[in-house]
Amino acid sequence: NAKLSPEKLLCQLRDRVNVTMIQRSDGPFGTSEWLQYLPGKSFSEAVGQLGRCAVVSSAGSLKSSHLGQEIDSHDAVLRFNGAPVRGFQDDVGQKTTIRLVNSQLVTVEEQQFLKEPLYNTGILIVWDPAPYHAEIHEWYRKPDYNFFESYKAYRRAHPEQPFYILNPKMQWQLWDILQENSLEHIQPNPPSSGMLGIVLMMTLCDQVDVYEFLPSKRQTDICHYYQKFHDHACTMGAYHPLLFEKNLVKHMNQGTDEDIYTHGKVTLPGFRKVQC
Ligand code: NCC
Repeated sequence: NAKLSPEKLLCQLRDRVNVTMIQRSDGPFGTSEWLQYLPGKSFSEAVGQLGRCAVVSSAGSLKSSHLGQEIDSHDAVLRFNGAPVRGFQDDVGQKTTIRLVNSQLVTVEEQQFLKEPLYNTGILIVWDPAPYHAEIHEWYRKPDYNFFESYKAYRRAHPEQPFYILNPKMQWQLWDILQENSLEHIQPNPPSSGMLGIVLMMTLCDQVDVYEFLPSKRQTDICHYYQKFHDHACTMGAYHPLLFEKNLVKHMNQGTDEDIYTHGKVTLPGFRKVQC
């Protein structure tokens, strides 16, 4: 149902979605107080250029997938929110290079976030749903979850760990492309952490293998591979336009349908490899 060819779509994503982290030069973050909290190194200095990358969704269908070794064979691995590796290595691997968390987790589950060792590995990035195409100032005054104090508390406890705030502009740049390539009206809510993470990795890596974002033959109503909770909406979406995200990713897949069916695996090119 997408309107653009896969090649044109990749170019649109590359050219219109600006993946950056909040820096000192971003208005309200220019204070001497924020100077103590934002990481000294820029995000690109901290990660560098990456080759083969894996994005691991948190879907229940990862259970019994035995994809761990394959996932760990990548140069970098992105995980989401509270998705654990301990006890699940065989299915999801153990490497965590980047962890993308939403502001709800950082705020509502602050105590776990500050305590759980799971968050201490790799580079952390937090994102927050911003008003549609809002300026940084407007978003700073009314974030969806006011995670700024928790962010500072985490930075005080773990000053050596790189921890960035995703510039909220990208979520709506990406949403616009999702809407333009869908025949239906999509809900005006930002893309899921999964979709944001996929595009983030496309900016950093030569190749991005995404696991169980498009469900395999193991598709299940079990929400997460690490919990017993059942909810169809986890895979199909409710708040996030997850179904539209998945259609878009399917459209750009450079791997085979067989790989989706057996491994829940989609292969996307990094933006550096895209010619427009
Ligand atoms: O569940 P969540 O997502 O942490 O999952 C991370 C990403 O994996 C993909 N996914 C997940 C489950 C599934 N069955 N199929 C999938 O494709 C999605 O791309 C998803 O984004 C989020 O996007 O941040 C989300 O976060 C949770 C929750 O806030 C965190 O896990 C922290 O506890 C949200 N759940 C609730 O608010 C109850 C979820 O809606 C979105």
